[in-house]
Amino acid sequence: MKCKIFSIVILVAQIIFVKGITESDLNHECLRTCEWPAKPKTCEYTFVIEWFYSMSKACYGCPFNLTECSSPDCIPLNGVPRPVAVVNRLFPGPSIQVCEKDTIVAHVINKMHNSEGITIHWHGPHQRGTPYMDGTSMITQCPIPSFASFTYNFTAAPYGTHWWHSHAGMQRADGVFGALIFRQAAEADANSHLYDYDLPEHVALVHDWLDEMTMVKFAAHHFDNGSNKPESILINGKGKREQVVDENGNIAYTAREVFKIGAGSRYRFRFINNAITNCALRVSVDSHKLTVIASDGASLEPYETDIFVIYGGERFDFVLNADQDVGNYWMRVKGLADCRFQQELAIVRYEGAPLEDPQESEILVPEGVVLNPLNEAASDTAIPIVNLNATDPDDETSKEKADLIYYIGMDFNKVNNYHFHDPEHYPIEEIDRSHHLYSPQLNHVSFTFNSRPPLTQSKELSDDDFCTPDTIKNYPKNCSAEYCECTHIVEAKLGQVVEFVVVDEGVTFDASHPMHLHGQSFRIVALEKINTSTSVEQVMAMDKAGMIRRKLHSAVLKDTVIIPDGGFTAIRFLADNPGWWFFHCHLEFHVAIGMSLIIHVGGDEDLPPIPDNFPRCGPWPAKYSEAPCPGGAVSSFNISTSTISGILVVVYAIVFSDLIPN
Ligand SMILES: [Cu+2]
Repeated sequence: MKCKIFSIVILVAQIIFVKGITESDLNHECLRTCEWPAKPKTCEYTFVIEWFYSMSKACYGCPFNLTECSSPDCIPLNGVPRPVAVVNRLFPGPSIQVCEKDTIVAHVINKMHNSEGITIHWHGPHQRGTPYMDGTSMITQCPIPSFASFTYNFTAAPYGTHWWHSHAGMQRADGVFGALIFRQAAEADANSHLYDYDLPEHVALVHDWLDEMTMVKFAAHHFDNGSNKPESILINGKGKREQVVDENGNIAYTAREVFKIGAGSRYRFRFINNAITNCALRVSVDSHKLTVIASDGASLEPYETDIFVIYGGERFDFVLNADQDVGNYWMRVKGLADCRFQQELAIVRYEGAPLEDPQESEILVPEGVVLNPLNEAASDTAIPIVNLNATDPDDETSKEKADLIYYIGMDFNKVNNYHFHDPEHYPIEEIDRSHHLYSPQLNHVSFTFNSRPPLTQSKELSDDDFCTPDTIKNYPKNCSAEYCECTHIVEAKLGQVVEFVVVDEGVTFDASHPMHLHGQSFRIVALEKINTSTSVEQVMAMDKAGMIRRKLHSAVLKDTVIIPDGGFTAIRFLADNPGWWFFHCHLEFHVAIGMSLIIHVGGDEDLPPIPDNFPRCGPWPAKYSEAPCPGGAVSSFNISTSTISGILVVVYAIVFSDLIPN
């Protein structure tokens, strides 16, 4: 019987071909075949985060000399030079690949030259017992100040394909992200019989990419009429786009990603979409079917498809059966929606195939069955994700009626959002349409952060610092007509089954939003495209009339899901993980201006204790002497790099004091 996971022999043999993972990640002691029963390890990582540059001087003769594209610190991307935010000067950042139930210890050191604060969110882990390790800036922790550090420490659970990324500022969209894989032992994996290899280099981070820093595009789009569309797509930070010309007129391109497989074997691939803009991606491999076996970590009953669509924040695992002739085949990652004019390709290369591009046309658009389609009603060839089945057993969420149902309407609303339209000088009604900024909102409210993270500093906040569905209803102004913003929370009691029916009214644009929930996975109990547009009232009326059929058995478990434009998605979760959990659209520009809310599960008394001296922040009082944490947000919980430097200077001064002239 073939090795179900990966063999060290294969691993070593493939190191020289590896593109999507570095040698140091491959050599990490926690990247191993997972045992049954589990023998958890503690897995330590250090992330140094800084601004850097693609196609920098570290790249020497790249791409004319492709070997030099692999030089230390060289980030070729698709040949376009631009500033990038990076972890350890890698793009994507370090690939964390461990076994489920391991302990992750990640030391994050902020070396951002422009003094931005940062956090790292672990997208997928539920953080049971450690909600303060979720890494959501100004909800579960203060941003890590510049030149300071913070250590994350949490359990690798639940199993599956996850990722990590910055959850402060826009650093995720500029490069601060990477894979986070929690493998299972073959005995624990419901689908392990379907594949022979689960190789560390078969993890793919795919996403749209901008030719300039994300904040440049954000500012141009929100304060003027600049484009919000991406220029390209990257696969594991690679692409073939920019024609690079040297002083002699020679032309060269950067290299595409290559995935190596061997004829006759079945390979598990793990895909993660780090979308920045409204960029859904259509993934296929020429001449091969894809057997989808997991999404957002959780295993699924296998589903064979030709194509799947992956939205921002989602993950899909599939098995590729190398049952075709030895050769090279295109893996096509084709953009939809706002990246519909972009695509990027990778090469799936059979062992023994020539080192050349596939023969097929690069611009061919494959047809066939599409899983998780964009804004399409279900059909024989358009299979919504709700149609698939989970392999995890049913739980409390499968009861007939949820304890708490909250209908959430979303759309781009034409309100005078005073951040972008001064009501006196350039109101939305008075300037030309090309300059209108429509606000992406939930229930006609834009989310705004408090000055302190509620998870760790709730005692310094009052009810007036938040709004709830009830308080919004009682606002003196009409939020459908006027701009409203607040720290929007939905309260759930511990143990309640909560259902969100999220309705994309879809009046303004045909844009769809991938919604992500922190702290737990949810079951998708309904998902339907009704028309080109709809309303919360229509969906509520349908529900009242019994026209929404909920899938209550084997419902898919995910943490990110698309809401069809002019349709709805109903999700359910058991609120048994106390904390303050962000629920938000995963598109960078939408979460940045408030398409989000917090689900607050349980009360302070239900929370696990916050570690002593956990970093705090907040507004400085008028008298500095009353500040809870003089000097800013760092407390003794952090050992900042500047503190270490300070200690070193003192030690140096003591040791070498005789040498220092008086
Ligand atoms: Cu959105």
